[in-house]
Amino acid sequence: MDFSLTDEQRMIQELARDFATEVLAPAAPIIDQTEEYPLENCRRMGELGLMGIDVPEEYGGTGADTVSYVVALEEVSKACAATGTIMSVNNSLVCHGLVIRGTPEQREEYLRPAASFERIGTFSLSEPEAGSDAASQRTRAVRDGNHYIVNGSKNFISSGSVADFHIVFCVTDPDVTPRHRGISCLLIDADTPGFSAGKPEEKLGIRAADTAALSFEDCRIPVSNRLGEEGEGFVIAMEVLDAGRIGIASQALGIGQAAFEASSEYALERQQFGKPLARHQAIQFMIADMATRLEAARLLTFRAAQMKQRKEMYTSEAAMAKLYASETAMWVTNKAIQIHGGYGYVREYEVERYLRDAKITEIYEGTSEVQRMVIARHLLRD
Ligand code: COS
Repeated sequence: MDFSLTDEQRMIQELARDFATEVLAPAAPIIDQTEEYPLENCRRMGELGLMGIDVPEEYGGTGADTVSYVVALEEVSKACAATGTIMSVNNSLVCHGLVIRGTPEQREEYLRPAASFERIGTFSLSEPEAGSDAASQRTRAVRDGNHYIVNGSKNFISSGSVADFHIVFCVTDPDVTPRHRGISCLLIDADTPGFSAGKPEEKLGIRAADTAALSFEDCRIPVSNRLGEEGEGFVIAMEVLDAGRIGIASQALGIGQAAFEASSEYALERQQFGKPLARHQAIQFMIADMATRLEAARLLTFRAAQMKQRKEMYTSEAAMAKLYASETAMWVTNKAIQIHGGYGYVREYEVERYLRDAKITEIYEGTSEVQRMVIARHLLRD
């Protein structure tokens, strides 16, 4: 496998790195405290083509490949993980589903403005009672002529309170077996009567990335707003999450890389026992292990991205990348605090934020336990 970057991939990486260093990095510690959604920066990222990187140009995207997306998202997340969440959700969970399943009209109305971040979308799957067990959906859509009447609620929805539209998974047939075949996917505008979004959650990390609960009360949704066929919703959610997991792996990589670079710099500067920390073998071993694990995570992520680009099945590879990269991000950020000692535990240094931001990558878009289920089922299938 060739993991060297093409000229185009390197160009997109540099574009993302420049914007991340100049604009996102200075804002990151501030919005971590204020919890302010970085709308203006995300709109600028939309103008730069970073919000629909592997969306074909004919649908308003940048038309680059998935490896370009991965390297750009790592750069953004290295500077600001909260912005990385918004970028990942937009590229993978919102745009990808519309690319693979949208009708020409849906692509015009939803995908084109989402790819430039003029309209913000969400991926609304999780419910109070449907987390890892995504098939146990309760939000109900009942057919009424050319409409569905939607009732129910969603929670932990990224960009939930700021979005213009929502990709919502609902039960259209509660009696079918297996139950996942009764789930369908609807595009619901935020200005639909009966729709409301809750207050943003107060979170441990990625604090500026809006996360909210959604409520649907007798929302009338045209049948033409259904993504895919009736009963295909669960499979669409799984296909979209495969792409999403590559995004979260890249985000985890960015957070880990930031912690690694901060630790290397600190180890070279900080003197103890008459020499820099970097000359102590205990610290050298930590730095070596951090770099090795990050590189392994990067290669897994690149492999999954290349397979997606080649249109091969990549479910298990995306799960491996997300599992390994997120656990690496937690491990690396924890070691980064250890290397910084007391300074790592206070807000003056950014490593404490990296650890708080890293934790979510082991949870959303499928917990580490779900990734292990996906990988094991793939390996042990008949
Ligand atoms: N791509 C396409 N189809 C897929 C698929 C994938 N990656 N994964 C599963 N499917 C299909 C299966 O082929 C099966 O289809 P049919 O039986 O109709 O032919 C169907 O989906 C059901 O699959 P399965 O039996 O594996 O579903 P489970 O209910 O056991 O759920 C897990 C499997 C746990 C993997 C799934 O519920 C999951 O990913 N949960 C985590 C959800 C998540 O990530 N939530 C975060 C939301 S965004 S923050």
